[in-house]
Amino acid sequence: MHVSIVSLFPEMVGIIGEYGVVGRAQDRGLITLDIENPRDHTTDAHRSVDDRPYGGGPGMVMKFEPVAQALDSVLARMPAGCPRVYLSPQGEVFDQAMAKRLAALPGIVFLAGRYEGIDERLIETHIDEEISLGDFVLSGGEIAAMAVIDAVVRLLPGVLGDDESAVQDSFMDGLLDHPHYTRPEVIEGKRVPEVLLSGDHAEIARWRNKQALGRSYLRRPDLLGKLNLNVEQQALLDEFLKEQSQ
Ligand code: 9D3
Repeated sequence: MHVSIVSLFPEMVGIIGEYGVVGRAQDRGLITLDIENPRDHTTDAHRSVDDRPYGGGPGMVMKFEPVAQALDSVLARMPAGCPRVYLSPQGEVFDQAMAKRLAALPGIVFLAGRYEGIDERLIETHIDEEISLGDFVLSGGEIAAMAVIDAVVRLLPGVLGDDESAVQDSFMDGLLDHPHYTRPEVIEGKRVPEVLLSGDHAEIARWRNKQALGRSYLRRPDLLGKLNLNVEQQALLDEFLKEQSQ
């Protein structure tokens, strides 16, 4: 997959290719990271990428020309069928279903904004979709682009090892994860749940499913509301809630 990022902070977004899953994907040639700075597409002596907003008010707006040219030059290096995605608070809220859709594309161009945002005409002429991370204020689109890239790249075939992929499956069923424990068996008087030491793999799987359902019910009822629990899951949740009230 060809992943391009247009940003005024190329060193910041380049970090994504230096660590972890995305770094490994790049090293193994599963993705190409291509970063373009709009400042390299300015023609004036001051290399201006921003200007004052028409209508007045605080803050600055990213200028059309340098961003348009940066987007055009990265797109020219990409295969056909790569959407240009603008990270913005006005976008559709990102989720795992969007990550899956994006992971099926040959490539994606991400535009990270700074200041108050970009000239609206750029969205009309050079942007195919707008994505937000949710209802909180970031200082720019770079961290949002990096989050989306991380979520998408982990879904590409061959990026995760077999162990990591198994973990992914359990989150993919739309529930929160169950609790995790590692050595030692007792910490500050708190014991690891007995079932996890039993070696009974069926019973362990049942306990983990029950915890996942219970925590999702308590912490994220919105997630549970989207699922249609089967009879077995409903029984596990009932059992969790009964244990909870004891
Ligand atoms: C404080 C500035 N705000 C005035 C009402 C508007 C504003 C402009 C630019 C708020 C945030 C930003 C920069 N944000 C992003 O580029 C961004 C973002 C976000 O802030 N929240 C969630 N998802 C995203 S994706 C890109």
